[in-house]
Amino acid sequence: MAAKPTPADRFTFGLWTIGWTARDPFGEATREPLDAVEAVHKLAELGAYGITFHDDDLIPFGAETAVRDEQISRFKKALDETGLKVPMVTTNLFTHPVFKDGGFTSNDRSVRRFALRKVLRNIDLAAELGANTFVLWGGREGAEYDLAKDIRAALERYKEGMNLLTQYVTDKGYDIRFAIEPKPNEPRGDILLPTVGHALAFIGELDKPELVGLNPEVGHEQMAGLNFAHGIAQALWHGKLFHIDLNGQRGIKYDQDLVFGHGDLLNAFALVDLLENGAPGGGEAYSGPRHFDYKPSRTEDYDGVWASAAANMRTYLLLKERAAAFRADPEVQEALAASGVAELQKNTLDAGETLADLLADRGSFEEYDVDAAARRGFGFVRLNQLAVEHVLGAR
Ligand code: GLT
Ligand code: MN
Ligand code: MN
Repeated sequence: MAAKPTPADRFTFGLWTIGWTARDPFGEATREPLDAVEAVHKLAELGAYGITFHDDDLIPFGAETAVRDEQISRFKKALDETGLKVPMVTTNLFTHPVFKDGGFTSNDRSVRRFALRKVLRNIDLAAELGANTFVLWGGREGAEYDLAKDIRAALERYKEGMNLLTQYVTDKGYDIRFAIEPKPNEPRGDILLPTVGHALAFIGELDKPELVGLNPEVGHEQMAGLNFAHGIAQALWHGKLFHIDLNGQRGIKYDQDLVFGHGDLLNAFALVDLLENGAPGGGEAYSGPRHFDYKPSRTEDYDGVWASAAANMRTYLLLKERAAAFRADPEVQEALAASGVAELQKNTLDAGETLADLLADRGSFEEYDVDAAARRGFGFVRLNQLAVEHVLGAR
């Protein structure tokens, strides 16, 4: 049985997750609002490491300065009392009607200027609370109608916005990096930077790409039918996994934000194995917070909310335990070797071997026994079955 979560596990939750009152496009809220101070205490009791928030989760949009200051000071007091950290902060550029056509990429220039000011103010708060990651989910940056949005101009404005933000943290001397969160659609018909791959390519065009990485979310890649563990592996390969949103999703449909592991459990197993054991040569490949961005289902009362929060952490720890058992199993090691998994780490050419040497190597082509090589079975199914049996606790 997995250990109880402790802050050393670095589990964090968005205030908007456990605080979601479960209003959806078809129905009213099913839960009363949750006070941020209570959220901090409850998460600390459950063994979490930290809490994250949007400006508007903590402070109502447009609140007077006095209300804002009071709410920040109550929140800080709760953090001090519990030791809970705020490793990440984000800005809401999607709820207020002013953002109906986006923030950084609205067709309305005055909205773009307002959006920038809203983010800059929240970056100051992030720095004050010691956060070193600032997430940007551009849920409203997109379109429903192809001819209504000049996509190249929108990308230029997105880039302009990102360049201003990286300039700001540099000028201020803040130890903050930005993490872009891709999503293919919802609430917009089509969202800009829809996948990990699109966002990675965009980051390469920025003035200070070293300050910008990704915050991929399980469900957002899976909504597009993509393999999340593959996306994370590529983000790691580029050195761009700055943060992660863990949750569950069942196939190509609306964004479900289920508990981590309640969607594609086998891909979640591969993901935990990658994060925990996937560094080249073994060891942890990702050392940032394990952040849950889920929604406690609309059917749940507050007991159900806290049970679901605990479920995220417990499932992660169970998968971590299962991944360690999988790696330690001699039969798995033998199956991995038979499948050639480690062989892929070897360079295709020998050290010092040149292209001319390859061209002169008759064994690699002219005398290569293609038929014999084609007969090789890779044993991937056996390996996968061993993984399934470890996940099921059968080994
Ligand atoms: C919103 C979205 C999430 C993002 C949040 C960060 S906002 O709840 O559905 O996926 O991570 O802005
Ligand atoms: Mn989501
Ligand atoms: Mn998210």
